[in-house]
Amino acid sequence: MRKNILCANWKMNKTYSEAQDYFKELLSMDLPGSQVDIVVAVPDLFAKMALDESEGSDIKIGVQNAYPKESGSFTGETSVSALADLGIEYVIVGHSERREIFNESDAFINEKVLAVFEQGMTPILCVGESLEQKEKGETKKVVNEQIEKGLTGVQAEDISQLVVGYEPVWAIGTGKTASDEEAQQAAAAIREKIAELYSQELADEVRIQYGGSANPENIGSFLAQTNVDGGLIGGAGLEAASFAQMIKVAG
Ligand code: 3PY
Repeated sequence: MRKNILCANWKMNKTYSEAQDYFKELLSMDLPGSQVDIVVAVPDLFAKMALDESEGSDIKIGVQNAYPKESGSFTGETSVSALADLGIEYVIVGHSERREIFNESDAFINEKVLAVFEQGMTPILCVGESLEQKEKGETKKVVNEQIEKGLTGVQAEDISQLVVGYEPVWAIGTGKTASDEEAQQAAAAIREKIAELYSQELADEVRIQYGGSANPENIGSFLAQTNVDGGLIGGAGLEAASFAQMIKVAG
């Protein structure tokens, strides 16, 4: 029985004081924290404050990216080790915005997955097809390839901790969503691939989120799919009230 995991991906939004207000509001709400893992993935600048604000609560803090080297001459980057030392538990890796805007390759994403695991944190590995790939019927092929390349060299003992975010690129920030059936089929293909690479037993422990214009109205039907175990939430995770509504549905 997999526990649902909801992660709000703030992307590059909010000022410091808006971020503080969000945590105060979210923490004032009665959240079913023991039945659903709750993560807020903030910009790095807010990470320490977010950890302090949420200390002792059921809210876990994540970030949206990290650099896979320990330290060194990588101007403008933040290392996985510094994030782990701070107390960050989750790192989103390979979001389609990073793949597209920052040209991140599967090989680089794989380096990040390995480094995040090595530091004892949990990667949320994002995969998903473009509209063109969907129209060509290539969804399964694309997500399978992203999973295989993204997980190269990952030890079996780490796999049960993995979280996969299935986010069809055409559904991100567009207001369009996959149908429940499309989400279920893609998540099933991802689980099958992980079973082929590791074992069915381990694949059954991996949590697979749906992401892409998920909101309080549609999250329930995604979560009702047997292979969908949570959500990676963009716009609807930016307001504490709507994220809390989604947490209640998932809990
Ligand atoms: C979205 O829902 O738009 C996302 O990209 C969440 O990561």
